[in-house]
Amino acid sequence: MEWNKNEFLSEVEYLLGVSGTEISRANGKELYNAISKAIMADLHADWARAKESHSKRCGYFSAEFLVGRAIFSNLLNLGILQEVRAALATRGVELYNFEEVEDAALGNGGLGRLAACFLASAATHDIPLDGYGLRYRYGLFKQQFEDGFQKEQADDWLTWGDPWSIRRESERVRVDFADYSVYAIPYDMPVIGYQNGVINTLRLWQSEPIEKFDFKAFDEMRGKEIAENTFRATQITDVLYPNDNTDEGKLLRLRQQYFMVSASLQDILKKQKDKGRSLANLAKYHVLQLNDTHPVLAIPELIRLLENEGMDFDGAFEICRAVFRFTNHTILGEALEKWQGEMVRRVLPEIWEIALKIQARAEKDGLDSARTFIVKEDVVYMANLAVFTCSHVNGVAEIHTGILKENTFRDWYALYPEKFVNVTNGITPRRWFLLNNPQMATEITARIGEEWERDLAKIKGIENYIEDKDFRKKFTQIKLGNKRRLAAYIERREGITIPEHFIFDVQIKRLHEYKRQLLNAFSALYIYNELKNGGLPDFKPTAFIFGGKAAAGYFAAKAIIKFINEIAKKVNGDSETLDKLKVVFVQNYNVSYAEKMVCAADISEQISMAGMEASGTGNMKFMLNGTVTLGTLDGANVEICEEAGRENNYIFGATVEEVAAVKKAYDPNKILAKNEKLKKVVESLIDGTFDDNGTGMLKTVYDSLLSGDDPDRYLVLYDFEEYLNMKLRLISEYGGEEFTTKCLKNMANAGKFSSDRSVKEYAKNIWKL
Ligand code: 26Q
Repeated sequence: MEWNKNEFLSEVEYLLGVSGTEISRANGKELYNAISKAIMADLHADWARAKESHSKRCGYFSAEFLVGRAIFSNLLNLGILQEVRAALATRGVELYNFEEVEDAALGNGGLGRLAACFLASAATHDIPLDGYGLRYRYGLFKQQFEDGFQKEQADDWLTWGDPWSIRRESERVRVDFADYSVYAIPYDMPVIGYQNGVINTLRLWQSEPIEKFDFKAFDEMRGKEIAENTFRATQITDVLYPNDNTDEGKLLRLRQQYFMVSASLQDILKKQKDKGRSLANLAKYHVLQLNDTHPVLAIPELIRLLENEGMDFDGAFEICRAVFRFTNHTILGEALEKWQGEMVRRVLPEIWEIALKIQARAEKDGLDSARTFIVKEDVVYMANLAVFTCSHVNGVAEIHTGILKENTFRDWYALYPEKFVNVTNGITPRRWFLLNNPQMATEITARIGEEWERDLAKIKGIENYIEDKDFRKKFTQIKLGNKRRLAAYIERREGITIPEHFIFDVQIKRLHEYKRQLLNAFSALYIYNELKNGGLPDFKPTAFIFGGKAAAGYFAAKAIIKFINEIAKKVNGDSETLDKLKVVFVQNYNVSYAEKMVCAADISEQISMAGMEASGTGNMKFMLNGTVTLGTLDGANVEICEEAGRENNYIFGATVEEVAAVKKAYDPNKILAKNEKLKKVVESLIDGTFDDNGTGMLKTVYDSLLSGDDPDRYLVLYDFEEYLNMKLRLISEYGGEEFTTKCLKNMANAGKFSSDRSVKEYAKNIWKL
């Protein structure tokens, strides 16, 4: 792309004129839209070229793409971030004011953010990868605290306009349900490679009614009918399901999933035919990656579409075998999707028939329908359907893939060992280093050149500077500056002051019991009690910073948020501990907040019960930004330790094997009986220390730890002592020369965790591009 300052500015002026204003009078939204569109206008040639540049392409089918804010990363990738900033400054416009633009939060957490990183990395390495998903009218809800309780509000992200999408009316397709049909309209977003002229596509489908306006009904004043027809169509892409790692089978979600895969597959088949290629050759030109079970209906839907084109079932099934691949992102049983036959038959009767045929095919292949089934007792198991059909099934970290083979899919693994592969997750170093930590990036480039930006393994080169006084000083200064900036932001948004000399101990991720935010909260309260009693004389001032959303219907997770907010209120209001301790739960944690936090943290909390976190990707973002991990041997933490050295991180807690052994005869009451101080912390949930406004929330947290048929399911109390000791050790080592060395060792060894590496592995081993 050619970029020219004067042409750009006159384009912005022209676009503002079209919307009836001018640079000096335009408000933030008008400027944002005009500037973004002026950039978009320059992309078309590169974008069109990329679409035709490879004969075989991969479609990444995902219900979530958590892309975040586009404007800064797009300008960075186009190589014009500073140029545009300077050009706008000449007209009195401050580019960084667009920090108030909403994130596109079309995803929940890790799975959706991973999809966004993969697209970005693929474009950067000219890998022909296109995203297919849904254009939710409302993304992940916005979170606010009222009296410490989480409240959800609609995420009306489109009020800022959507200048980074193009509606392609002419490429709409029709999607049929048993009871009605809708149009799927594609909105294409450019996925811009890092300064290489490659632009791939993220295609998001929006549902709309077939009949835009029913004049007859209007004449007859049947207004309710008109409204209902429109609503049942648009409703399909109205809202992202806010669940993370939990399955809530809802009819509307079934419709969403089918709508997404049917539209995407029709689109792909149409292009195949338009190019004069036979459908029998589909796999020669296309490979489709299913991002967890959410798009797995694509398998029976492709069979249905091919049968409609005259192919027989066996032929269509073989094409599915050749086309589809499957990634699993979670071992939590409750997240493995299944659909009741009754529900599928109601809206997708043909799909149900095909699911039965696939089950019959499995039995014909000799599969034991008691152990390896697709449909059983009128329920279709989406993960099993995927594993049976797909040629490749992958987990997202070594330990996770191991668990898939040994537990989750063990019977399948025995049948098809060659299908199972690992691809450890990664993150894009452009958004998660260059963009969010530009000063540190500049220091690195000054020493080892800029190749690491595209080949993160090269960041290893800074190991030669770990003992370099100047480099260490720069690292410390830049981190301090990042902390200062984050503290100012937190003060503005949350009204809580954190002095920059505090240790920033950060846990940011979706709220889930298995991630054990409760363990962290207990340690904060424990430390507070100690300080009040004159203990821990050498304790260095520390801020415990939390961020994350709880699924709206996940009561236990919301209770933990309330608990942490109650602790924060108590601690932050106590003048005796003011100079030692702060606790803050930031509101509405999202991608843009994360960008500010990962470069400012001193401690990265990755403390899930071993065996539960498939990979984690936040852990990688902190590592790359030079932060030590306080964590368990879970997910990608294991590989982080392999790369950076376990001695450079702070690892504690039961391992996967120990978890299994402990669980055989675990009584959390015995732990409390032996630890008076921990007991006091836990009892604070019920002894009146905190008030939950009569909701009984805190008592449910207490009960989940000490009673029921699986008390303390995630071994919070079991791991507490080791965790606390490791945390106190970390805090005591903080600030010393050895500690800085540990931070830098992590940064220097983060190369493996680039999503460039992940995507290249998929392209070579799985997609065979
Ligand atoms: C399922 C059914 C109904 C409604 C919602 C869902 C649902 C939605 C989202 C189930 C699961 C998810 C998300 C899972 C997820 O984000 N998993 C994370 O994936 C990351 C990328 O691989 C890993 O790093 C994390 O460890 C894993 O938790």
